[in-house]
Amino acid sequence: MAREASGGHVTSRAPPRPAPPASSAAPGPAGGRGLLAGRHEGSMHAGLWAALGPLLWACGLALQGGMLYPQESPSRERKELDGLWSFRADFSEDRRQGFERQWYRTPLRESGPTLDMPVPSSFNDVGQDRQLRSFVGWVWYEREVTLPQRWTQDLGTRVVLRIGSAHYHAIVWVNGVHVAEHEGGHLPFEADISKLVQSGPLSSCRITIAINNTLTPHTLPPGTILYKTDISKYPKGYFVQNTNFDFFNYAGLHRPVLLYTTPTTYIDDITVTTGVDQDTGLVDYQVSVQGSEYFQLEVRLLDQEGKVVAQGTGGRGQLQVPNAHLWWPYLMHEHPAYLYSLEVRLTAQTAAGAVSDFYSLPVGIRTVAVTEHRFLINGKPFYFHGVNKHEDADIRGRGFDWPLLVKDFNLLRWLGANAFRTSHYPYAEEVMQLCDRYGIVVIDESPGVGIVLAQSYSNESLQHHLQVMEELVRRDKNHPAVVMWSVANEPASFLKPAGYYFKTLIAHTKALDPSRPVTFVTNSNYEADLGAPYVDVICVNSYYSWYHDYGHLEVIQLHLATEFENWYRTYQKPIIQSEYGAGSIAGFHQDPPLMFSEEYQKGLLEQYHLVLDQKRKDYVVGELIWNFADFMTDQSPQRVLGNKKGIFTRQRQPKAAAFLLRERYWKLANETMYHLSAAKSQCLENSPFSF
Ligand code: BDP
Repeated sequence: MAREASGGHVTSRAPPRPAPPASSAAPGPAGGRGLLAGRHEGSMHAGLWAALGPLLWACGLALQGGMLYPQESPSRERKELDGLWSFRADFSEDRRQGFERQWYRTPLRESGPTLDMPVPSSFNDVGQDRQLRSFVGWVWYEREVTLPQRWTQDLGTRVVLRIGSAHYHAIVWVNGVHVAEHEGGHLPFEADISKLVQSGPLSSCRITIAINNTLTPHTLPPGTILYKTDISKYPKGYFVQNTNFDFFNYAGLHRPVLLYTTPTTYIDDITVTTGVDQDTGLVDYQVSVQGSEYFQLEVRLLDQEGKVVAQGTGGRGQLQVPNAHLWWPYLMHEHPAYLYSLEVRLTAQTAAGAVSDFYSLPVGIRTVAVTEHRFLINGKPFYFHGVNKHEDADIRGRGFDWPLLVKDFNLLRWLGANAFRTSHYPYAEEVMQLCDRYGIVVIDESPGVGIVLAQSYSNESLQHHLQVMEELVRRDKNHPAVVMWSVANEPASFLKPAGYYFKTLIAHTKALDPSRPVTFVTNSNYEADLGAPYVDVICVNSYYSWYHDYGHLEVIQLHLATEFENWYRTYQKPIIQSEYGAGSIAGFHQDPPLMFSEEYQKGLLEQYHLVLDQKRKDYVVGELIWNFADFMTDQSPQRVLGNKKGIFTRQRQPKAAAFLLRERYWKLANETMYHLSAAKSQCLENSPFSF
C-alpha cells in the first residue's frame, strides 16, 4: 500500500467523464480455487464448514499482510488523531487545483482558506454551506502531530499511520511525501512512516489526506457522473452524481485516524478458526511475523478469569480447551458471548539485541454450519431475529461516534435482537468488537450495493470487488460474531454476466475463508437470478404492500408464502427474509392504517410475521427488519428528509413498530433459548457425516 515519495503526478479522478462503454468480455478467473462442489455448482454443502473449516484454512488463499486492530500492549503504543483537522474542498472546475498547486507540500493554510473539520465525521452535514453538503470531488484534510521523542529517535520502533475509513479514494502524504493511496471507503489502510519521521531532528509531522467521493461504474458502490451540457439550462461544467443505492453518499474521514507503534520485528497477522470436539474447544491459530526470520512465538489462551487454559509455540498450531465455554449468541444461552484471550508473544533476535512484541486477540469458540433448511451455531438451529442498520446519524453523517454506538447496542438488546446485517458496507471495527462482546451475530456485507449497470460487471469491477473482499476478510476474519459474508445487496443478478461474476466472487470469498458461508442479498425473481446457485443461504428482500400493491396489506401473506415456496423448491437452501418494512413518519397516526402512518408500518410487519411464523418451522432461518433507524438518502420525491422505514427515528426514539418487534423478538428468543443443561451434546451436528 505504502509508496515512496511521488510528488504531484497523482491523477485527479474527479469529476470523471462518463466511463467508456462497458467491456462485455467475461472477466478472467481471479483467485477462486480449490472449492468443494455441492448440490448446486459452487455451493459447498454448508454443514461441512464447522468440522472442516480449520482443516481447509490451509487450502485457503493466503492474504498479503495483516490488518490487526491497533491496540496498546507492553510493546505497542497508540496516538489518536481525532479532533479538529484543517479542511478545504477543491471547488475548482476540474477539482484538480490541489494537485496542480501541490497543496500537500506546505501547510494547507498557506495555500488558501481552511475550515475546521471534526474527525471522525462526514464533512457534509457539519456546515451551513449547501454546496459543501453535496460536494463531489477532492477534499483535503490536514493535521500537525507532535510525536513522542522515542518514536522519532529509536530506530527499533516502527511508526504506522492508520486510517480507519476514508470515503472513497484517498491519497496520503506525510511532510509532503506520498505514503499511501487507497480505493474504497469503509475499510482501513495503513502506511509505515517510520523512515519519514526518523529521518531528521523532527518532533512533529504534517499529515495531509486528499479524499475523493466520486463514484464510477467500477467503484463499490458504483455511481455515475452525469454532465448536463445544455448551456441554456445549466451552467458550464454542471454535473450531478447518480447512484443506484438508497443512502446518502456521505464522505470524509469517517473513522478514527491514528498512529501506532510496534517493534521493527513484529506480529503482522493472526488468524484463528475454531471447532469443537465433544466438550473440547479447538482453536487453530496462525501467526505471521515481519521484520526478521529469527524469532520465537509463544501463544497462551486465557479464560475470562485470566487462567491459562491452553498454550503452544510456533507460527501455527492447534490449542485444545477441555470443557470449553462456547461463544453463544445473545439470548440463545444463559452465558452468551464468552470470549477467551489469545496472547501472542514474539521474541526475536536482531542486530540491536532481543526484541519482544505482544498482541492479545479476543477469541470466541464457536462453529457455524448450514444444512438444507437450518443455520446452525454450535450445532444448534439459530434463528436470526434482528435488524438491518446504517452508519448514519444527525450532523456526523457516517462518522464514528461512541455514544451513538452504545445507544444502538442498548436498543438492540432492549429489542431482543440477536443479529444484524452490516447493510450496505463494512461497519467500524469497534462495532464488530461490541458484537463479539454482546453476542450479536453479524452478516458482514461488502459495499457491493447498486451493482445494476452492465459496466459494473466488467473485469475491472470484478477485480476491485475481489480485492475488497480480501480486505474485508482480512479485517474481520477473527470475529466470532461474524457468521456469514454477504458480497452484495440487490445486484441486477438477472443480467447475463452476473452468473460468472457471482460464481467467481463467492468462490474467491470461500477460498479466503472456508470457515464461513457466503451469500448475497437478492431481490431478483427466483427463476431469473443467476447468482443464487452459488450462495449458501438465500437472502431475499421484499417490499409487498409498499413498492408493490401499495396500500393493500391483504395481499402480503399470499405473495410472501408463494415467494418462499418458489425459492425453496428451486434451491433447497435455508432462506432469510433479509429486508422487509414500511415507511412511517413518527407521530403520523391513521386508523384504518394508511401508508406512512405508524399503524400502517405495524400492520405490514404483522402480515409478514404470520407467514414467517409458518415458514420458520420449515426452512426460513431469519428475519431482519428494514430498518433499525430512519436514515439520510439523496433528495427525491419518494424521500422525506431521508428513508423513514426505521422502527426508531434517526434520533433513536421508538415508533410503534419498535414495540411490536420487541414483543416478537423476546417471544422468539424464549422459544429458541438453548439451555445449559443441553449444552453437553452441542456439537454432534458438526460432523460432516451427520446430514
Ligand atoms: C431495498 C434496499 C435498501 C433500501 C430499501 C428501501 O436494499 O437499501 O433502503 O430497499 O427502499 O431494496 O427502503
